[in-house]
Amino acid sequence: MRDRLLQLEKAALSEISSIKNKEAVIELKNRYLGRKGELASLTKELGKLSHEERPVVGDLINSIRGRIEERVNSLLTAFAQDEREQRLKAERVDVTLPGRYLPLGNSHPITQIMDEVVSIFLGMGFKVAEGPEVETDYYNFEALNIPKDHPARDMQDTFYISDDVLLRTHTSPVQIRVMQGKKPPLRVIAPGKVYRRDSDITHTPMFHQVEGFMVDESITFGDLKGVLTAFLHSLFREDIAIRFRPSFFPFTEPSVEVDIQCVMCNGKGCRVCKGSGWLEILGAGMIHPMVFKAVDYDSERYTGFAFGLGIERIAMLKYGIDDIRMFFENDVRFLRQF
Ligand code: FA5
Repeated sequence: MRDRLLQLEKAALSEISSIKNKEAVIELKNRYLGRKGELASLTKELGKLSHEERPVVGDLINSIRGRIEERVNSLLTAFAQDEREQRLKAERVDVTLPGRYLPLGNSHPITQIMDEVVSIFLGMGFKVAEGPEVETDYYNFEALNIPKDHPARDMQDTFYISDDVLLRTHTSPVQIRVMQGKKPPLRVIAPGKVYRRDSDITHTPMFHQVEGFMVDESITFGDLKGVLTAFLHSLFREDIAIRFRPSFFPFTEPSVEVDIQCVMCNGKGCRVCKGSGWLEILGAGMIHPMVFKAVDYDSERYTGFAFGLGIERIAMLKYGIDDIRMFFENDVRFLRQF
């Protein structure tokens, strides 16, 4: 029994010395030291020994198990360390390598102007509202004091989807939607896309407007002038000249169009301002009592002003672009300049 045990130890240790990988160590450990392993089956034979021999051989079995276990464990530790080193080597990052170039995009010039306009009004305490681009005739025209067959409908050539449904021609319907849901005081802007059957160097079938309106007791034309002047000074230059010209919109009375001094020639007269020295920038006015009637506001108690500006028009002026269609051709050579 003693000899068999010593032979087993010798065989195990010699196998261990030539082992090449972790899996083989585990297999060997099970084979020699496992519950059904070789050492266990020899241990079962202890019963056959004499009373005196049993503890001696038992001690020998334990010490052999200890020695094999020690070698096996130190091998497993060595393999684990090896594995870790390999992994660290493979995962090492060379911080001296040149970085990968990621081309950086930027927002579209129209988005940039839109963001700037919205941010100026947010600074004046206005809140942003939105409305649908597919609108009903009622919100786009009727509630804004433009009944069917009214000649003012010709001012905005409309894309109709059906008799009563259309692509909104301006952001003014958002006035109605907001006022239907809320009571004054209101200070709201409504940026968004609008659509008209228009196409030339200053008109596109889709363009962007920002509507704005303020309603409360005792809002006056002076408030309209003050807010729009502060806005235009902030958007262009503090010292730019501004003029208010009488105009007509069915949903405002009185109505104005606002011009700024031509930013290209500083008012001297050039091709962009067609020699006049002025550029039209927005439409505005005091909200018409008929509009208040449509949303059930008491026009004896409340007054308000509203305005609507074209974002593309402003972008053309700020960047000196003379064909509006450039914004929608998506030529990257053009877009990269902003
Ligand atoms: C309106 O759309 C009114 N709803 C504005 C308004 C609101 C007046 C509230 C009073 C009170 P108008 O049709 O003028 O007005 O358009 C406003 C601006 O949109 C114009 O000054 C112009 O800058 C721009 N615009 C109009 N048509 C086009 C187009 N086809 N392409 C690009 N911009 C356009």
